[in-house]
Amino acid sequence: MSTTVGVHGSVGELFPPAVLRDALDPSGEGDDPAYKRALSDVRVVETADELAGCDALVTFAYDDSFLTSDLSWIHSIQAGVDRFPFEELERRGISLTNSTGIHGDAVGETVAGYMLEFARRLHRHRDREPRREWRYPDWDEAFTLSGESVCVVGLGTLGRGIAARADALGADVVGVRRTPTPVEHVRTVHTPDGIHDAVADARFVAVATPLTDRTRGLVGADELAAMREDAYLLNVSRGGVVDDAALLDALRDGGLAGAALDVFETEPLPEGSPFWDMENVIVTSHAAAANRDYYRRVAALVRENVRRLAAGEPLANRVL
Ligand code: NDP
Ligand code: 7N6
Repeated sequence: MSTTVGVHGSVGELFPPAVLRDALDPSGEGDDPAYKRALSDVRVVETADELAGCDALVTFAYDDSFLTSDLSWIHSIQAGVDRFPFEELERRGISLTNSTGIHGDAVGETVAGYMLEFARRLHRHRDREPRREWRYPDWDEAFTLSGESVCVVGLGTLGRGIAARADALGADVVGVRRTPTPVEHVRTVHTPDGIHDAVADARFVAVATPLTDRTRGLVGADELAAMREDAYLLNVSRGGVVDDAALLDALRDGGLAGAALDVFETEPLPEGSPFWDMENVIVTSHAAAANRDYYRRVAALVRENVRRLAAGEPLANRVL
């Protein structure tokens, strides 16, 4: 079997579609002959009509037109697949794969950056630059990560990338996942029913789970109340895993020291959101994973699955 792959125009949110198309093109000298045989064609798809003839689609966004096409396989260039209608896809026999596995270093570095920014007060210095204000931090304001505690909720690709960097920076790391087996760089692994104990001692709580029926609201008013008042919440998972209203209350009432937020219940974050104006909140634009090699990593996943499809092997990163 050989596959015609469409690259959906929506990948343009992260990189030019033609760059991914070229990275999937098998005409290069060094390309694996098995991959060359497995791929019939690769083309950029901008409209629903252009889906005709594609067996597979690599996409950022979901669109209902995918359901009425000839697609048998959709690859999400995100790890998160909460925007896809699972039941509809299953009913139509369309396989779904995701891009978990490619974000550990980028998101791990972003979260290390958030922690360093808060500990070393870098955000406050940057805030003062427009006013040309030369100021030493209050004597007890700045701290070091060495010896601090970090709790990572969700210990997959993102969580492990965060845990490894927190450990390297000298922090004591605990974590939460459903399967309580040991994870490298994590001293104690808790299950979700022990989340209050897991967050209680942490100076930083980093949230890195998928958004599912079980994780929606996983970090709400009770979990925020269980955290230290000098703790920082770092959310790189999905809006909806953290209850934004409860988080705002905790930040306003002094229940938390601050937050770094990459993801929100409504994106883009509305102009009127109070998060924008809070001195102790760092907002990043769902960009924790952004990096110039993103398309290469997606291409490697898609190439492998095109090969597997032709070889009759199970797809890697299969969700449905
Ligand atoms: P993985 O599948 O590799 O890891 C998910 C982890 O979450 C696993 O350790 C899983 O562990 C754990 N988990 C699942 N359910 C629960 C639960 N109820 N309580 C605690 N832990 C749970 O995914 P990734 O690390 O690649 O990505 C995770 C999510 O992060 C994505 O789904 C996406 O939404 C988001 N993401 C955001 C990015 C950004 O740019 N901000 C970039 C990439 C991903 P176990 O199976 O043992 O429970
Ligand atoms: C791209 C973000 C994911 O789920 O949301 C992320 O993989 C991707 C910069």
